[in-house]
Amino acid sequence: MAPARNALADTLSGTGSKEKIGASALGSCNAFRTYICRLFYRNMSKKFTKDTYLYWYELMLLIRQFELKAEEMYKMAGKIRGFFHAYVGQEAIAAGCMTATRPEDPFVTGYRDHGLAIAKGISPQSCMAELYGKATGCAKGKGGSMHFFGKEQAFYGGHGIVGAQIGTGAGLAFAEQYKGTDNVALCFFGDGASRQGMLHEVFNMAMLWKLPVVFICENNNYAMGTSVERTSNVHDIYTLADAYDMPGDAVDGMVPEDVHDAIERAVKRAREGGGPTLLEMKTYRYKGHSISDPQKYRTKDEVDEYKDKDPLQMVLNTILTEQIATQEEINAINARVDALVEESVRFAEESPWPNDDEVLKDVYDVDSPELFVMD
Ligand SMILES: Cc1ncc(C[n+]2csc(CCOP(=O)(O)OP(=O)(O)O)c2C)c(N)n1
Ligand SMILES: [Mg+2]
Repeated sequence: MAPARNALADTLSGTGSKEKIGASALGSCNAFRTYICRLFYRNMSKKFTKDTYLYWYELMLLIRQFELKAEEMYKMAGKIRGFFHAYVGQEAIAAGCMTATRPEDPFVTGYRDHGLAIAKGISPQSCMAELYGKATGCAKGKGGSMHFFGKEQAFYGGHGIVGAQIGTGAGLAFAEQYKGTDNVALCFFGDGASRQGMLHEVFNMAMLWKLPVVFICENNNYAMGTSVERTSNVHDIYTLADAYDMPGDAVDGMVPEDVHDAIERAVKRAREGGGPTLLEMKTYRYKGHSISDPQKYRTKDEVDEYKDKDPLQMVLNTILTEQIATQEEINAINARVDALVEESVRFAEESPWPNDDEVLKDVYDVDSPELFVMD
């Protein structure tokens, strides 16, 4: 079998052929998963292989570098406007979720969506173009930072209404159950979103109907500037599942190994008809809530404390100290990611703006339904 790493790199750089990478843009994960699973069974004590670690490192580095570059193009070059919520610090969640799922499993999240979109295989080029508002963006330049979307990659957004995606996640799971597949929906939301009434109605029905969904609360400790402690007496968000007899657990979201294991268990249960799970991933965002956040609600010491367990650095340390790969191999990955991020900026710069008539496409006007045009 071809090494998964090369297939992934081809996919991310847009050079892989469709046959080679499969139906989804991250179809290489299929081969990748089979490869990993084979090794799991052969040697349980060495569960995570070199391929797994290098995949995690490259994906997390790509997400990190993409966002840092995009932030630079926003602040320094004035090329990007509007909302912008960085995922920096939370990348281990995307990494662990990818190796424990398959490409067909649909994902849905809130507005902090850049990392999961890239993880699902939406190209960095079309993500950067979306931030620029260009026609080649993954939402045709009409969604921006909060509304990345890729149906082909089973990435169903990118949503700005806090908590609304919890209902959409259950809906995606219902669709899979209805169609008779064994795909599982992964539904991501923040600690702030977990306080929305929507969560309770959805948890109730999802348990009743045993929907194949994993609810993932990315608890980064803040909803804008409001800490978890200030929003409820219930600080362990995973315990909200208890009221619905739903399995729930807390996971160290800074550790991809832990994320992978927890997601693997929850996905297995869901695929076998056991219904939903709530996983609270304890994580941290190194950047502000959005690009224009003075961050008066936390201290620099607190941020530094979490930077000491930066998931990207931790994975790199594991790779080097356990001699999983050489510094030369790491250098090659770094160079590939740098080139891809530069290429995404070039692509966005050179892409055209959307045509004026795009304004009336992909929207529904109840007073003029004849205007509804879906491309
Ligand atoms: C229904 C609704 N209420 C309020 C807002 C304003 N708002 C935008 S982000 C946010 C905080 C959400 O925090 P959290 O769910 O923890 O996600 P995080 O930003 O930490 O990823 C709020 C209140 C909104 N977009 N939608
Ligand atoms: Mg939060």
